[in-house]
Amino acid sequence: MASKTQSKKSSGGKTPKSAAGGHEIKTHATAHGKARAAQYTSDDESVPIGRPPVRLEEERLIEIHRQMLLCRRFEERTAQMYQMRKIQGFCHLYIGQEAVAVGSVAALEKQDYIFQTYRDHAHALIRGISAREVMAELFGKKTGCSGGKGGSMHMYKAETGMMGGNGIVGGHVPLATGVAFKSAYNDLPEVTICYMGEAAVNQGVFHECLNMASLWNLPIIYIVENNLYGMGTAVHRASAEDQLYKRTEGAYRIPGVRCDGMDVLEVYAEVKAAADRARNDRRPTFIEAITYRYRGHSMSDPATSYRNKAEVQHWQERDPIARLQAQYPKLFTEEMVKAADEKIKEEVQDAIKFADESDFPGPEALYTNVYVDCQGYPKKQD
Ligand SMILES: Cc1ncc(C[n+]2csc(CCOP(=O)(O)OP(=O)(O)O)c2C)c(N)n1
Ligand SMILES: [Mg+2]
Repeated sequence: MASKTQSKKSSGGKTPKSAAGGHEIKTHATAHGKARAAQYTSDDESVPIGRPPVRLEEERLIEIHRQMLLCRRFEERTAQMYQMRKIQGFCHLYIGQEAVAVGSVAALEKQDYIFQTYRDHAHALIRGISAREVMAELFGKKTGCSGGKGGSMHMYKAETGMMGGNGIVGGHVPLATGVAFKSAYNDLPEVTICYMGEAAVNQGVFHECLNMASLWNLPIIYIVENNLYGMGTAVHRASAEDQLYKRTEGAYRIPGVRCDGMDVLEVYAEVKAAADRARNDRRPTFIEAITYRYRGHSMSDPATSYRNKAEVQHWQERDPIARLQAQYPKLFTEEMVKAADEKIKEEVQDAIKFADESDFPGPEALYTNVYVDCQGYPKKQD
């Protein structure tokens, strides 16, 4: 099943017994004897706590599958477009992590908000920004969701509740917390999800925000997408307590839970419970989703110096799309998956054509979306 959906590029070499058996994988760091081995490497250990996965209606399963596949195919083509220099600047792919965005957004209501880091293409697509608008934004075209001025790291469309990708690690945590404050202040039944990478939990602002969220009973879910690396640094080399979910209960009385971020239904179950809690009881939750990015940190990172092929393959064997297909073999037959895949590929191809044929923003765009009131700019030319 895995071969149906995994990107060709991301399939690694032969798996050593230790990885296939789910035991310890030696990271680069341990090979030099400097740090402990990476954790979360076996099926049993990867989810020490967590809600059992839910059962959803067929229609919803099909949609969840479609969304994960859309994200996968969209980003495979994004990488190609980048290599063709149609896309320039920073570009961070989400391939491998799809279950986190898809499972969590599926647990939200229409009026809810999400905030993401720079790894934001999938979140934008799932939260309702069209493939055309996301691809055009990547191309820097004016038909993009941010008018072509944001690019890869700044997907945004307020009407959909996608409140933006952000380039500064931890920088959006106060923005998300502020929106949750607005929901509480106005007594609205809205929930905010603030996604972040695991490097953000060591930023001061993260702690300030969690303190406020708990004190003020804010309807927010902080989701750490722990893909085990912040650029090339393994989590256990950067965090004194690398079981991140343990950090918030004692310090802020915010319950911390960990879930298997490669299992879309488990993510859904965990986030649904947190969303109910936020909406009904006005309490925040901290979720650590263990996941893995198959590609490098960004397009300029070949990801060969800090991890090895066996480690990548270990995670690809837990591929979230193949896993959902395997959980429901009668639903996701080979023909069904093939047909869905063809349709998605057409949608992505159409998005590329649209982006390519769109115009770049003109000089007048320099003066828009900078300040609320541009104070007389642009100046009239004599
Ligand atoms: C405040 C700040 N410091 C450093 C950087 C450079 N930087 C960009 S991404 C990154 C690693 C973040 O890793 P993580 O939070 O785990 O997210 P991931 O990339 O794995 O999704 C760093 C250090 C930055 N953007 N902002
Ligand atoms: Mg990370």
